[in-house]
Amino acid sequence: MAFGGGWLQRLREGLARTRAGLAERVDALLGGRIDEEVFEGLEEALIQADTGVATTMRIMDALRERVRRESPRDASAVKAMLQEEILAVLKPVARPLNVKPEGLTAMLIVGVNGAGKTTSIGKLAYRFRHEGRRVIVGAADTFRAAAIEQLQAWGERAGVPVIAHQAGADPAAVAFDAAQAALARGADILLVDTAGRLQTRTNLMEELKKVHRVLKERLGGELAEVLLVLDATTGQNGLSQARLFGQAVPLSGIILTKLDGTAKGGIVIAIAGELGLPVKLVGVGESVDDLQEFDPEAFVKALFS
Ligand SMILES: Nc1nc2c(ncn2[C@@H]2O[C@H](COP(=O)(O)OP(=O)(O)OP(=O)(O)O)[C@@H](O)[C@H]2O)c(=O)[nH]1
Ligand SMILES: [Mg+2]
Repeated sequence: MAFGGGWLQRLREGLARTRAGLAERVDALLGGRIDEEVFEGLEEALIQADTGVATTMRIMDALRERVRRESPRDASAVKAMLQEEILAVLKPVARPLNVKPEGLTAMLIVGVNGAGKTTSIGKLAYRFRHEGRRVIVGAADTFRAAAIEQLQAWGERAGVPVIAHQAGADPAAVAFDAAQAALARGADILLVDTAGRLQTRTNLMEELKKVHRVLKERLGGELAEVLLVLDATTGQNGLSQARLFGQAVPLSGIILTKLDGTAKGGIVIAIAGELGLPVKLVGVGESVDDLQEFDPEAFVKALFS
C-alpha cells in the first residue's frame, strides 16, 4: 500500500491534538537551559500523551544518557535526540500487512465494542478491491442485525461479496461459510468481522476462540493475520485488551484507530514499547483513505512538526 502526499497531511492533521500537548510542550521546555527540571517536564509530557510509564522511562533514560555523553549544543539537538529515541521504540513494531503473493490471505479482525473493526474491514476491502484483488468478507458479528447491515453497506461500496447469516446465528458457522466461499471462488483476501466483546468476558472470548479454530481448520493452517483493533482514545486499557485478546487468539498485529481527535496519540509508543506486537495500520479518520500502514518516521515527524 503506497502513501500519497495526502496521507501525510491527514496524519499530521489527525495528530494535531497530540502534537499540541507533546511537541509544543517540548519546545517550551527546551527553550532554556537543559537541566533535570527539563527532563522531568519531558517525562510528564510523554506520560500525558499516554506513552505509558514504563516506555516513557525507557525513552527518558536513553535521552538522559545521550545528553550526558554527547553534550548537545542546543535545544534542537536535544529535540532531535528525543525523536530518535521514540523512533527506536517504534521501528521494531512497524510491519506491513501479511498479504500472501499467492493463494488465500485470511484476516480475522477482533476487538472491544466500537473500536473500529467493521469500518477498518470496509476500508481494507475497498483498498484491496481497488488493487485488483478478489475479496470476500465474512459477517461473523451476528450479534445485531445492524452490524450485518453495516458490513453489507461497506461490501456494496467496495464492490465485494459479504457472506452473512441471520442475526443471532452462530458466528463460527458464518466464519466457516465465508472460508468455504473464499476457497470455492478462488478469492485472494478473506476478511472476517467479529462482534465487539470485552476482553474480560470469558464466554465471549471462548466464542472468539471457536471462530478462530473453525477458520483455521477450514483453511488448513494459521491465518495470515489475526488483528486486534484498538481505539487510541481508550488509552492504557488498550494494553489490557491486547494481553487478554492475545491469550484467546494468536494476535499477529494491531490496527490502531481514532488517532485523530485524541491528545493521547502517545499510546502508539506505549503499545510498541510494552507489547512488542506489530502495529500494522493506523486510522486517522472515517473516510476510506484514512487507514494506512504504520510508518514510524512519518508518525514521529507528524508528531513534532
Ligand atoms: N474519527 C475516527 N473514527 C473512526 C475511526 N475508525 C472508526 N471510526 C468510527 O468509530 C465508530 C465505530 O466503528 P465500527 O467500525 O462500527 O466499530 P466496531 O469495532 O465494528 O464496533 P462493534 O461492531 O459495535 O463492536 C464508527 O462511527 C466509525 O466511523 C478512525 O480512525 N477515526
Ligand atoms: Mg462492528
